[in-house]
Amino acid sequence: QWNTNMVPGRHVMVHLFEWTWTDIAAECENFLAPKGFGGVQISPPTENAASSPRPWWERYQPISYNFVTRSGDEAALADMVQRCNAVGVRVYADVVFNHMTGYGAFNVGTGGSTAEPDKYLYPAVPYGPNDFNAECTITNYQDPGNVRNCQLGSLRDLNQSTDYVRGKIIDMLNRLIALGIAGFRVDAAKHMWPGDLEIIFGSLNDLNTEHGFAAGTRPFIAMEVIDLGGEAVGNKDYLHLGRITEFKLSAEIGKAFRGKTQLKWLSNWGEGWGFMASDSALAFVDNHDNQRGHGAGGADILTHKDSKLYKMATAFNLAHPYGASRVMSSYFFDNTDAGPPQNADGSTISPGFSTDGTCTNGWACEHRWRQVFNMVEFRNVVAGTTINGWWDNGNNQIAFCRGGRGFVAFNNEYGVDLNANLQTCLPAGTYCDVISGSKEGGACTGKTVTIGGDGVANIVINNDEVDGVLAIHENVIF
Ligand code: AAO
Repeated sequence: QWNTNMVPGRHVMVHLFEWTWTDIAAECENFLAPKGFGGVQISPPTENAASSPRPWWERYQPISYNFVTRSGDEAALADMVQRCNAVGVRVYADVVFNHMTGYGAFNVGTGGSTAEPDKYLYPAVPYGPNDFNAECTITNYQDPGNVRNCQLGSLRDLNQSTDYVRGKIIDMLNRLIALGIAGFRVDAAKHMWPGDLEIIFGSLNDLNTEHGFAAGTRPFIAMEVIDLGGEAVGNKDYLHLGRITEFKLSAEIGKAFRGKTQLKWLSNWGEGWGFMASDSALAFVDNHDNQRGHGAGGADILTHKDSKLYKMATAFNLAHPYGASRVMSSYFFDNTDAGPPQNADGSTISPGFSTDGTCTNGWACEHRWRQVFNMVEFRNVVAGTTINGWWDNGNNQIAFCRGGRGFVAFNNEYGVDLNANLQTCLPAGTYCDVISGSKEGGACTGKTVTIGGDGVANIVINNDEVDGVLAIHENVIF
């Protein structure tokens, strides 16, 4: 359950936050597969309470386990999963089964189902009062019972210790597995007892062999546990069940590239910084919560809004061997509650694509930024190697090799150029920098780097350049 189940040679998943199933299917075929992405995390497919206006977070207020949301219906979901698997892009579903929607004015679902949360009635599942914990609200993160048995806000807290509730959850997850889903991002895992999760995960079917999975393949599990230290419940309680979101990395990488920590200290990044074991971690720069001030990480989280620093942090996360990598793909927002680009009737507006491949229609599409998708290829090329040849200038200029297959350098020095002869660990030759450009045909559209027989090259990153990072690997020698 720690294995992402990606096809060989691919290593990075992208969170296509709030994309419709139809648009994801096309993106798998037109972009994600060709660029070497291994998987896509999709927004919750279960029916949610639809309110007005349509905030993004309505999707975390389940009203039934029917697969019908603003992203599409079950037929569209099935078609998308089939099309993505057909081109080797796995699909991970964000699943919300800690709770059901809370009390409030709007209790009609995106598929027309109704509920009466005040009375704990969700007839479209069905769930009734016996399926929920006694009414109480999470107020004390030092009390494991309060964290697990009470409500997140007004969200009705399911009691996963009963066979009936477990049965409904297992059935919903197995229906997704039958469609070809490769695994799950488990919402609010911290608010469920590990023992209950162990029974639920252990009861899931093997992945569907009709979608290219070997017989006996277990679903990938990535639990959302916010643990920045200091609370009674944390990663340690869930490590035996699957991978966990490493929010410490998201918080620390933002501080580092904002200059609050010198980059030289990244030389022991990962477990050396107190993060969980690499093989247990899901590593990301930002997520859909903390890019808009929800969840955890605070003001230092880097997002698409901090373009240059964000590309540096993303390049570092993809160049470093720590964890399984997830790239965020967002839409632009001013209001932190705003849902995706939408028409007057609330329907989602699809991304458009410029001639340079970037998105239009209000979508940020970080995954379509050259500096990001080229680093996805970098991660694929250097997979299996460790870090070697670490260099730094004692402050905010660093560089390192990945085996003899890749080399990356960063200049986050304020007002100082990087211009140094560095060991790249690569064979002699001329390489294309994949940050300032790409290798297209027989030429580099950006910088070229010439490496001598001793592996040394003159590496230049001027302080005023668009990007503060340079990356080369064995596939872009020419
Ligand atoms: C909305 C309204 C609520 C209302 C609710 C029901 O905002 O006021 O009660 O509807 O009507 C999302 C939105 C919520 C939204 C919800 C439902 O973010 O605003 O509620 O949909 O529509 C906790 C959970 C974590 C959760 C996070 C948001 O532990 O699992 O809150 N994330 C997931 C999803 C998220 C979703 C839900 C769960 C619910 O990713 O999108 O909510 O399905 C501490 C704790 C954390 C805790 C945070 C925030 O974090 O450690 O566990 O996360 O507080 O409550 C420092 C500390 C750090 C601390 C942080 C913030 O960083 O180091 O530990 O400060 O205090």
